[in-house]
Order: sequence, then C-alpha cells, then structure tokens
Amino acid sequence: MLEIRTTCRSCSSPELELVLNLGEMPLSDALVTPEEYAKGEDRYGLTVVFCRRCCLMQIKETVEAEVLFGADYPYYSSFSDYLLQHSRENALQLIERQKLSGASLVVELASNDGYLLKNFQEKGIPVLGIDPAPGPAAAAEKIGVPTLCEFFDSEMARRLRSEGKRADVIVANNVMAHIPDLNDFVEGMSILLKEDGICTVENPYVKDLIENCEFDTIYHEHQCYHSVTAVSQLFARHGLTLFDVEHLPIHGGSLRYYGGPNQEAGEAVKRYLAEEEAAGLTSFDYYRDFGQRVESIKTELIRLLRGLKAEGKRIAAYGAAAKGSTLTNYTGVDHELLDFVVDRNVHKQGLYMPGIGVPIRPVEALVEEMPDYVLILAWNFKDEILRQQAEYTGKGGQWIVPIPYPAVLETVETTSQP
Ligand code: DWN
Repeated sequence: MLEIRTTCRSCSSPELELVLNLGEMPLSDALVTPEEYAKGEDRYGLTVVFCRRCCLMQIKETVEAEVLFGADYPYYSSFSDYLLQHSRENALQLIERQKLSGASLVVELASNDGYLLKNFQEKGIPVLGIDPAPGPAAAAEKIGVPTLCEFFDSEMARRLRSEGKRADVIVANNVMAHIPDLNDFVEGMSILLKEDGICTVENPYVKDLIENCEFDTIYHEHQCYHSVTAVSQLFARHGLTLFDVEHLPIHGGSLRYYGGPNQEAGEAVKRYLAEEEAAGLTSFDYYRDFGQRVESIKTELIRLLRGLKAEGKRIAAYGAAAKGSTLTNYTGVDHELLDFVVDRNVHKQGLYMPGIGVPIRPVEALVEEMPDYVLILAWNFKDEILRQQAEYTGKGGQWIVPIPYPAVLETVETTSQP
C-alpha cells in the first residue's frame, strides 16, 4: 500500500535532495469515527524532496490512490462559496477564450461534485466529468453532470478517443499534484485533446508554499508541488506546449497552466521561467532553510495555544481541512488544546480529525459554545469564514491564523479578497 520512490516522478532522475521530513503522518482526509480513533490509525512517512534535474518538489511516499480517494473520500468542492465563484469565472473565461459551443466537449479531470462543469452545462456546452471518488461523483450525477467514476489515465484517454470523444478543453484543477504516475496522466491529456484543444491545469504554486511557509499543504494526496520550470518540461515530454500561465490567490497561491499540442510559449511563460531562475527555484539552496522555518511555526503555535490554555481559555478550530490534518499532527495540536473543529461539510461532521482525537461539529457550535479562540485551519478561506462567522466575532470570539506565522487576529476586517 506504500511505495517509497528513489527517482523523480517527472524526469526519473535519482538526484533527489531532502527538503523536509514530516515524519509519520495519518492520511489527511482519512477522517475517523470515535471507535476507529480508539483503535489507532495508520500512519505513513511524509518526506519532501527536490529534483535537481527538473526542479520538481515532490514527496517520496506514494500511498495507493484507491486508499486516498476511496469510498469515504470526504472532500466536496461545493462547500466554499469563494471556490464556487472562482470556478464559475474560470468556466466563463474558457467559454469566451475558446469560443465553446454545443459542438464542443469540455472534460474535467477530478470533477468532484460537478462544481465547475455545471457552469458549462448551463451554457449548453457538452461536458464529461471524471472522478474516482464515489461520493462526489454521485453528487455530480445528481445535478446532471455526466461523470465517469474512475481514475483518469492514458488507457482511458485512448478508450474515449476510440469512442470518438476528443476534448476542446480539458480542465484539471487540483489534481495534477495528486497523481502517482504523472507522465501517464499528462500523456492521457495529450491523447484526449483535439489538435486545436487546450488543457488548463490549476495547482498550488510551490513558490507561494515556500515563501509563505504553507507546509500544511504537504500531505500524501499532494505528491507534487509544481512550478512553471517543472511543468514546462513535463508538458513538453508529452507533446504539449505550456503557452500561458496566470497566478491566482486561491488555496494560498496557485498557478493556472495552459497547455496545448499546437501552441507557442507566450510572454507570461517566458517571464515566469526567468523569474523562477532569478528567485532560485531551480536550485536546491532555495529550499534549504524551509525546514527551519517550519520548526519555528511549530514552536510558536504550541507556545501560543499552551499559553492560552494556561489562562483557562477554550480553543476550537475552523475547517476540517486536509491541510489542518498536517498542521495539527505535525505541530502536536491535539485534543488537549482543541475542544472541537467545525466544518460546513456535512460528510465530515460527527467524525474525528485524523490523528488527534478532536471531533468535527457543525459550524453553529461556535456561537452555541463560544470558545474564546478559534484556530483557522482553512486559512486559505479566512475572509469567507470571517464574513460568515461575524456573529461569533461580534460576541467577543477571537481568531488565530497559523500560516504564514501563528498570530491572533487583532482586528477582523473582511474584504472581498480570498
Ligand atoms: O487539493 C485539495 C484541496 C484543493 O482541497 C484536495 N486534495 C483536498 C482539499 O484540501 P483541503 O481539505 O485542505 O481544502 P480546503 O478546501 O481548503 O478545505 C476547507 C475546509 O473547510 C473544507 O472541509 C470545507 C470547510 N469550509 C467550511 O466549513 N466553511 C470551507 C469554507 C470556505 C467555509 O466557509
């Protein structure tokens, strides 16, 4: 169930340098029942390395995809209003950019609960979702988004192509970081695209991760941490040209990569390649002190929370996020510090966070229980959460953000920014 790689997931180079060893961690979306928590949970090594040849940051451990994205996979995209708006804008922009119509086909890889494809369908554009997680796939079908509940790979691409299906647009948001066989995944996109088709791939940006110390976004689902330098080489290996790239604030900073079989690299790609070289992303030195910075966050977060507990304060958390599992398990923030975690996702409520024995409750528990402080584990949606929880704040509740450095929010100003 666990493979430890010794070569790069993209270019197969053995020149992998250790960036950070997070130790034995539970699976970040493996929420557990109280009984399962009592019995103990599986843990797996989590080791981050940097490939000196193609500059891809990645983890060495591969947990079987069927285990990560199986029947109990709890992540549903539609529990974030900001993500839904972001996705709608993405769809409308693509419809305009590619002049999509009823004769087009849009395929989404990791289509989840249909959160994105429904926007194309509303405009009469044929879609096909592909997602191996049964829960979200069923939710997509329920709103009328046709979905294949399978893992996407080059074999499926060949099968679809033999059935006469070729894509004008392939959307792959927050999935190319999750793929054990990265090359086969990209080869599959290349096979499925029309000659004038394009793929758009959105992933958290490794530069934002390193610079904002977003170490909690490192977990077994995220096998790769992409950059323009690494993606341009990965795409080229499979006949796709990375021709455009744009930075997005979502998920702590992401890049949207545009690729296609008959395209030319545009100015933005050339600029990012030059900037990444100049910033040092292509050299291991850039990643060398990341571990020390993570340790200082761990020390400060524990100092802050233990201090508040010593004052008799009650602390809860917001967001049973996968990143919240890495943050709490790596820093040692467990049931001795947190009374409960709240989350809007009904599929998570009633379960425990992985590894720390903390129950997940509906968000209404914040105002009902009025803990003194709430640690925002889903810090990437801070403003949406603060807007939503104004009543808790108005009654004197206080908020703590852990990333980019642990801090109590002095003034709660919510803006339209993500
Ligand atoms: O790559 C992935 C990212 C995109 O999403 C997946 N592998 C897994 C998942 O990671 P995550 O769980 O860290 O993602 P989120 O979307 O940052 O998690 C936010 C959590 O907070 C969700 O459980 C939903 C919840 N939430 C909430 O309860 N109220 C979110 C918002 C915005 C809210 O208002």
